[in-house]
Amino acid sequence: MAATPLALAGCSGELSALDPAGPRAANLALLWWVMFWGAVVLFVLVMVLFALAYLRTEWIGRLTPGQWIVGGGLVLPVPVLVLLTGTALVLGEQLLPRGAAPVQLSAHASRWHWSFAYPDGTIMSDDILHIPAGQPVDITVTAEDVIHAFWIPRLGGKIDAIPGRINRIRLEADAPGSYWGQCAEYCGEGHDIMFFRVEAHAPDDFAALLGEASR
Ligand SMILES: [Cu+2]
Repeated sequence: MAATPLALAGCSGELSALDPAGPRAANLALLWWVMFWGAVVLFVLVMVLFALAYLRTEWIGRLTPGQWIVGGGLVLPVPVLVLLTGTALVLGEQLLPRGAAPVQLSAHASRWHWSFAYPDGTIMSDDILHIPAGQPVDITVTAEDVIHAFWIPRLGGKIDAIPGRINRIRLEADAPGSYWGQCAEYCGEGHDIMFFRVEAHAPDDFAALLGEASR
């Protein structure tokens, strides 16, 4: 465990969910940290109990089986579960797309690339998804052949791309920039190269791009 902070220092970067660049991704990163520290606290607690039992300290010998069951079976897990489950419910609920976002785009997965389209059906070229920065964007996700998954770790959660089904995900980038996405469901030998790029533009630039695309 001593090495964990070191290992986590390497968690920034293009495909890191712990380096959020949007409010939805920030929710997920916060949930990750709550789960992580919850697990750390539990681990330490269990290790302390283990050490006390091993050292056979006097007061631990005085505990009755009933006290162990109530302490370990109720008093310990109830607040932990309430905290962890509550956080997950609240943060997860905020990810749901309610109503329709002003910008609607679509993503179509096939072995082994992505194609993206503007609302009027114009295809965006070169495996690049253009979005406006600073506002929520809805992306409808479908697939051609097998199940893939659409995932841009720095912008938000992932969603399955399933043939014959339309799934919707809402994402948002805080600032203009480039973000990387990757298919997150094993889909065959080209799975590892099934990545794409998201270009977030200032709203004016995005509107200009939309205008160009529809001409
Ligand atoms: Cu895949």
